[in-house]
Amino acid sequence: QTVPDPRLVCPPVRVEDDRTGLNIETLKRAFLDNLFYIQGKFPDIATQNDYYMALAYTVRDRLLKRWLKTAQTYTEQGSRTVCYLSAEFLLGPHLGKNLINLGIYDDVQQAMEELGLDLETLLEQEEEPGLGNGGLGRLAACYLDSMATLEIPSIGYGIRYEYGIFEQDIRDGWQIERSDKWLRSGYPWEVPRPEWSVPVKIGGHTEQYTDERGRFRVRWVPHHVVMGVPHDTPLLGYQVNTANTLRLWRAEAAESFDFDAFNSGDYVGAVHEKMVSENISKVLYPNDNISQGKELRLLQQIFFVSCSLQDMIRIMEGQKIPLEKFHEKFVVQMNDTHPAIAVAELMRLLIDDHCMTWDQAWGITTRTFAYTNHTLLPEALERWPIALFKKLLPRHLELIYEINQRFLDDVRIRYPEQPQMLSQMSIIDESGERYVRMAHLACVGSMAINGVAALHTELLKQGVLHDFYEMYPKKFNNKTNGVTPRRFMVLSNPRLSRAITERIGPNWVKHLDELKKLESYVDDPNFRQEFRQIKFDIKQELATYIQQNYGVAINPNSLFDIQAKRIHEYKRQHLNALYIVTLYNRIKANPNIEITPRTFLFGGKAAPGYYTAKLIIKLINAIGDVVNRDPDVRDRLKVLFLKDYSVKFAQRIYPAADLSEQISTAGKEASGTGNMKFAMNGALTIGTLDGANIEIREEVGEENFFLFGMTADEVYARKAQGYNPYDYYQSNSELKLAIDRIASGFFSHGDRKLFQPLLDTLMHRDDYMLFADYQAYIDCQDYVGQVFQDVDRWTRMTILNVARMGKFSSDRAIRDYCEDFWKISPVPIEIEEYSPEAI
Ligand code: GPQ
Repeated sequence: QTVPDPRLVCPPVRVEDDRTGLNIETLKRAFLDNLFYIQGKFPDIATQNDYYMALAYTVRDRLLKRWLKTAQTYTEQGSRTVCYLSAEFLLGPHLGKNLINLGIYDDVQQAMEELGLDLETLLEQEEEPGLGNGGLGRLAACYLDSMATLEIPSIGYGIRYEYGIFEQDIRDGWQIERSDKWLRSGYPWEVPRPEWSVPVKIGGHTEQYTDERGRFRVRWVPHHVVMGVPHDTPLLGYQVNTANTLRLWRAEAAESFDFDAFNSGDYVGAVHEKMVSENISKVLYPNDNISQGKELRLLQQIFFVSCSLQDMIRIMEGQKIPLEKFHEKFVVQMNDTHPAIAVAELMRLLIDDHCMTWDQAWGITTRTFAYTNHTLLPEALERWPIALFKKLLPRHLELIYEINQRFLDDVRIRYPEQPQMLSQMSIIDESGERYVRMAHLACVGSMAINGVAALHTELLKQGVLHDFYEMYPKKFNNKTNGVTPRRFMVLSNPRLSRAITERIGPNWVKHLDELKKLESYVDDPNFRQEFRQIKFDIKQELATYIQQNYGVAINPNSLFDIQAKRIHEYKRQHLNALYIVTLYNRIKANPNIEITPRTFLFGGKAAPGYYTAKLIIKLINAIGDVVNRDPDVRDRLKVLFLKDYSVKFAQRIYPAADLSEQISTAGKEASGTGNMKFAMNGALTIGTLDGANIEIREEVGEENFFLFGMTADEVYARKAQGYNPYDYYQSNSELKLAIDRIASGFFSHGDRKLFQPLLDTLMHRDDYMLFADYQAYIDCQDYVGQVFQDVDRWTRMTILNVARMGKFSSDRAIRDYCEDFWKISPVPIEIEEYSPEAI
């Protein structure tokens, strides 16, 4: 290493110097500087976006010292580090979160006010990076927030999609997709690091050779090479100096390849190859809980996994740690099977590129990885056709065959009398066309395996991963999901947060269990009144927003009943719709009937190729169109589908909810995380015994949770008996009336065909057992309506919900991962305080 010129040595890192001070005057000056020097504008012609950018850069400047100091500390200490590999990170807007975590939200608000600007308006300007579909991607983002807050050395690794999740519009009640151009007005939160680009090989063939020391080796001659260019984003923790890195890879054509083609005169061919290479990070696959098995998706997986593992090796080399210690330096958490190819890729890097023996490489690999499963749905389990694998990843396929052979030797020893175990557990599915089963590869290559809620982990052990559980019981260990209270309480619900802090002090933000202390205020009339008033004010604001954006008037005193999540049959938005139609039928039959006024709000995207999900959106809108206009209803019911649900919008929705719909078929929702966010904001849950609902109910108390429906065991038993939904239709008069009303074309201008595919599926298959749960749901919803009338009781229940949600902080989840899987402890980052004399 060369010694830097002494004039280039940085002064000691200080937070409060002239340039990056946190007081209002310094903030204002920095903001105006950035407006001028970065946006190139005088204030009089600046747009709101210019102001947003100037503020974003002002905040970014205040992250940088912490960020670089964090990296430097980890390097100097050679800290053990978690690498969180995920195909999705659904971060949400950065600005507000960074203001909260830096502790300067109020000061910045005042600084902006003094400049005649409104912070809320500037926050609204930010386009969020929608680099995920839903729960899985958002969980990754919450975990990064908690890792930074808990001062855990970590790197998030993923893909920098040029187009994130599509923007949803609704036209004539149907979902329309528009491409998401999140980068269009500039993205101030990332720093590209082209100097750390890495090559990724694709396609071609393998060759055997003997090296100069007489060792048998394999060489992979790829068809082409793609470059991965890292783009880094600092993620600051709450009230700590730790700012960890999210490193997202952008695909770029390898220069040498362009050059060859150019020299041979095939200019257009060269440009074409460039385009093909860059396609890899072009777009996020918009599927949630569905695997489409597309070639480009497998390319995305190997691309980001290979880049990330090579990056880890580079980091070790930089820290002069021998590669034999890979598993001591890093633990690699795989967010579902999307990065599971990492098991084969690390073997390849260690054996082919770094000359290790098989046993040494396998010892390291199986001490490095941990695997989180996020679903039991068969259509989401990833399997790749062998032919595709061989075409794109010929070397990995050889390695997987070898891993599998050795694994099956163990299976044979373990189950000498049960030959069927071999085909059941094999990494290769040979029951028909041959496939690589990614979950099996992940299980064999990992030291730890977890589901995301207690029930889900149990069902994994009994079902999908049963054989692996039998063989490696100690690898399995539940990790119930959690969410970050910084974003989903402090930022999204400042008034509630302030009311809480006034009662129990500020520590709950980092130690969510302390919310328990609110229990002593449950009978305090002042607190109750304030709690109610906060909810009411937020509902009124949402009502204003809806009036302005949808032209529909909603009553802020009505029960806000909200279902916001991806649209999926297993999540049963259409069960919710059946209740709405049932209420409507009751009103039509008896216009003077007493019912609790309700506003039904829906939000969520459907995968563009998921026809039934799109039809469910159309159904909800069709019902809304009729119900919202029918004078008989007299404004007692309103139904709205709010378009383009996103993290940003979710932050407005959770605080405004009275009732949270968590009504999946039991056994289908692995955990759910929206359920936690609603409850933390004082909504009550109507839910099935599914995923984390079970644990939420245990925590808040069964008397503070609206439970209905079959258990997972009952669902399986009913299916096994032979389930006939048509029987329910015929024997339940309200159900029949609801279905018939939809079938009659009443909600579709007389078109009887429109919803027929949906109704046919329900009447004759009903895979998700809406009909079996219908009556229980209706009864439970009616009961919710009654309880809502009892304002004191309702308020009491909501306060107890908030007070008892401590378990569902992602901080708790991350502590569990650290203790049980990662064996990592906090590394505090020290930053010298500013003192003017020191300059
Ligand atoms: N989840 Cl496999 C997704 O959001 N996308 C997926 O592709 C898969 C799972 C969700 C799951 O459905 C929820 O129940 C979980 O709460 C969430 O992952 C986080 O674990």
